[in-house]
Amino acid sequence: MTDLPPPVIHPAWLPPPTWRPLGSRRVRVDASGPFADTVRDEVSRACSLFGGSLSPAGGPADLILTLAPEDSGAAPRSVPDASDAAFRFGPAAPGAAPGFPAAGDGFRLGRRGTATVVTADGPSGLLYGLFEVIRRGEGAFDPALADEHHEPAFGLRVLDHWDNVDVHPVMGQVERGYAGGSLFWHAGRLRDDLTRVGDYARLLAASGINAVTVNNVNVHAGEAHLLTDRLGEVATIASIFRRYGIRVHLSIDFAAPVVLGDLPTADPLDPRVRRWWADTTDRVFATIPDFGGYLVKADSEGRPGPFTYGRTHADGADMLAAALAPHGAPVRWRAFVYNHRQDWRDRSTDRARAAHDHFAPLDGQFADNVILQVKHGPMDFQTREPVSPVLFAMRHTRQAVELQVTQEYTGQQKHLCYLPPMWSEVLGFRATGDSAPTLAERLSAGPAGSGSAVEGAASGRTAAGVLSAVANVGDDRFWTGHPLAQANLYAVGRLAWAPDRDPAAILDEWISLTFPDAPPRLRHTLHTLMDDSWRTYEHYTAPLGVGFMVRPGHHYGPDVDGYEYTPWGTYHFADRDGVGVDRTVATGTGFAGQYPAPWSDRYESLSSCPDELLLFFHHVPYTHVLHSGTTVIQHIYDTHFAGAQRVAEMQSAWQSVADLVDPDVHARVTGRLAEQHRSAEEWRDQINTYFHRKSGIPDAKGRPIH
Ligand code: GCV
Repeated sequence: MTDLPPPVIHPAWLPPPTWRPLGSRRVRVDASGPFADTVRDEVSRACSLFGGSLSPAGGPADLILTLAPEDSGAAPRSVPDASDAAFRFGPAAPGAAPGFPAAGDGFRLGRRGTATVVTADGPSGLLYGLFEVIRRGEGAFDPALADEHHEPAFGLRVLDHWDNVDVHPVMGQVERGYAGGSLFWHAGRLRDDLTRVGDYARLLAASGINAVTVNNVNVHAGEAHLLTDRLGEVATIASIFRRYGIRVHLSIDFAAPVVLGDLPTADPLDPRVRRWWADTTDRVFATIPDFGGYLVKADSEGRPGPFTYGRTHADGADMLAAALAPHGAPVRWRAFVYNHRQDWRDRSTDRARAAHDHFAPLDGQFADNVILQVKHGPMDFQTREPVSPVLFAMRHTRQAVELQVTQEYTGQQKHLCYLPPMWSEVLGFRATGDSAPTLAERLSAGPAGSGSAVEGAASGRTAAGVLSAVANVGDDRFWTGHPLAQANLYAVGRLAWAPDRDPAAILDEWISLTFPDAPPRLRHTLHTLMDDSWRTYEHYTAPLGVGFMVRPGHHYGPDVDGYEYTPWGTYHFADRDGVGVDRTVATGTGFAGQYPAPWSDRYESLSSCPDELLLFFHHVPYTHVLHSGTTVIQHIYDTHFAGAQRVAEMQSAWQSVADLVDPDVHARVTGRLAEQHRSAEEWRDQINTYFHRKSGIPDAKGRPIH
């Protein structure tokens, strides 16, 4: 029997033709050091494909990549290596926020004479400048190219992998992973062949990401050892990512001193525990000098944490911060803390309130290198949630917003759901008024009084904000299961650079890269399929912000009452008269009061609460009339019929471009769309039937309801 050929791995947004404009020219890299070497390697590879050349110092060039001189007139700086203090995060850079790169990721792009020139603010800017040239294609060499400076809005742009080392009996190799196994581990072992990690690093750098957490926040027995006796595996992964300016972070087990260290306690105020963390962390940095930091899920869904010892989350986070501070690295401490053993009969407990109740009173108690990582909504990555009020309640605490690229509740990469329109709404939310700063602006500015705000063009400093996102990749040959879900991964990095960028423009950019020379018909069809796909998904799933209604456990497909009588705090309270959760201050759980004005008032009042969040904040009769002019019940029927119908149209649109797409990609997407259509009809029929039976109100348009 002959061996099957190895599967062809899809090149995602860096297929060979994207390198043609650069690879067919003369390119000079006027810098030295590891990032300059990476850039040179990329240029050489492209030139070997397309006939261009890497010019020697002083040689003729159509493209020059160089570092901004430290003082005007000085020679270009060389790039420090990984053991150089200036390469590290934190104290080495006077005035920089702990945990943020000392040198800028930014770069200037422009023309000098007949050449295009990338002038990087700092070493990593060389890489980002290179990939900007790739994005622009021939346009990068246009003699009329205007001078532009690019700088990321968020200094730390991190993808969190929920990868397990050992295959978990319920969650598998990757928790909430819908794209196959882990790129790092397979069945308990680090993969022998890590070639794909290198390709992945390259893709991430091209999208603007600069950090990766390699293991699941639920740290099980096997993964706990990555911190100590299996640290070598993390070092191996770090050595691959480093070439592309990506630092490696680790999720750690709060109980590690007990689990790994033989101590009788993990009490964060116990001197033995503090010593253990300091020593362990020193060893981590001795092994991985540019290690990124820790990520912690504590006292959440059964994970250990400071509550066991009667301590606060500030005590816990600050202990780890103290261990990391000498190395200038941060701890990201998750705010996803709630009672997952709630009594569903108790109407006063509200999971949406939990993070604010736990953390807002601790504002001001966290060390400067603690980053409180907050899920973008108060519940759990639902299709529609308000922005978490915690993100506006703690002006003296450094915070990260956490997005979920993996589509746990948004169709699990079987459904096409382009998420940037949702993320844009989150990042653009102005909690304190219509002319107040957006969430992205607030996060980029860092905590009050930190002096670590974005400092304008060519400052050489990087913004203090942190954007984190749960990754959606695996060892699937299309990386993300659904080939078009690659766009979500690409976009998260791009939004971390420019949060106000139009999602449709990001999609357009992704199309240009992923489908080189896409004719207008294909480009148009991809926009038709993807631009509104999040709203389409919303239309046929849980209505008006009420959330969940998914099958418990795996969270795929409809089950309206699946979570209704469970301890998870995820209820819709539908009865014969109405539906929704009363979270008002006046008569409900008071959650609306956790927002600052004017949103506290807007959410509190039925007359000003946005339709799409009505059932998140209010329990209303089915006959309640929305701002749109339709009743709640008729809205449910209309959107569910329209949503499923829309998926059928998406299928036809995709068929119409079969001649323009690689057959492999086309076949995979066709299969996924068929499942999406089946599932959308199932959602439509279950939701419509459920509410028809509850309310007894017929569909005004007489369509079939069962
Ligand atoms: C990693 C939800 C998910 C869990 C996840 C958790 C978290 O509850 O279903 O799989 O655990 O969020 O974000 O910690």
